[in-house]
Amino acid sequence: MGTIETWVKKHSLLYTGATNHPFIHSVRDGTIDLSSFKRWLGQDYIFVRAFVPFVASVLLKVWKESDESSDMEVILGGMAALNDELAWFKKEASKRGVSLSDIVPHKANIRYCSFLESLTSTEVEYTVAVTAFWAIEAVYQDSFAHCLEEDSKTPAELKETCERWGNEAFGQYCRSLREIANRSLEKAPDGVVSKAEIVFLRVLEHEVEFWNMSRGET
Ligand code: HMH
Repeated sequence: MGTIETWVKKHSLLYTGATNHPFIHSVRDGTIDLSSFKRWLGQDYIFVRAFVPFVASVLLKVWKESDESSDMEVILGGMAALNDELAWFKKEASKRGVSLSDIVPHKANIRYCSFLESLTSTEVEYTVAVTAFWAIEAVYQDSFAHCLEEDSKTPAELKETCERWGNEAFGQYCRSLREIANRSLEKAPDGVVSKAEIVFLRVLEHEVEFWNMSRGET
């Protein structure tokens, strides 16, 4: 078992809080209201726009700090997928009558985006940044995969959204990121491993806040 799996177990309460949030339950059982979904959609578009430069910073770190050449390909693939993702947000928003240019970022979103920006610093080690990258993607993969389970009652019009992150290929990509993070953590000094664990926990907290915000609770 890798370091990441150990942390997921150790912090299972928080991890489950982020991946089995009431927002996701409401998608899964079909009780979600359209206004929550639209709020999530607009805010997540803003988040993904901030996520792109974060991933670019991980790409720079992989080039400078990683000794594993295949790492770059996985991260570059993730970056390319974000291009598609932004196009998807635009299509989905126009379909639902959400005007993306008018979205005002919510406080929880601003805090999460600032946190992402802080991780782009050259002072932040590759190991720490790639752990955060894995965690951000894994929360969405685990969350939306729940909405595709056999006994789920996810409304037909939300299936496509759930499949974006819940699909098997995205699951495989998250496992690749986890392997990369695990390998990097294994070689890292204790101080860096501790920093990575803290950053992992911060990601989970921000994800919970993001779901809360999407429910209109904050
Ligand atoms: C808030 N976390 C949030 N938005 C996303 N799109 C992802 C993770 C995964 O890319």
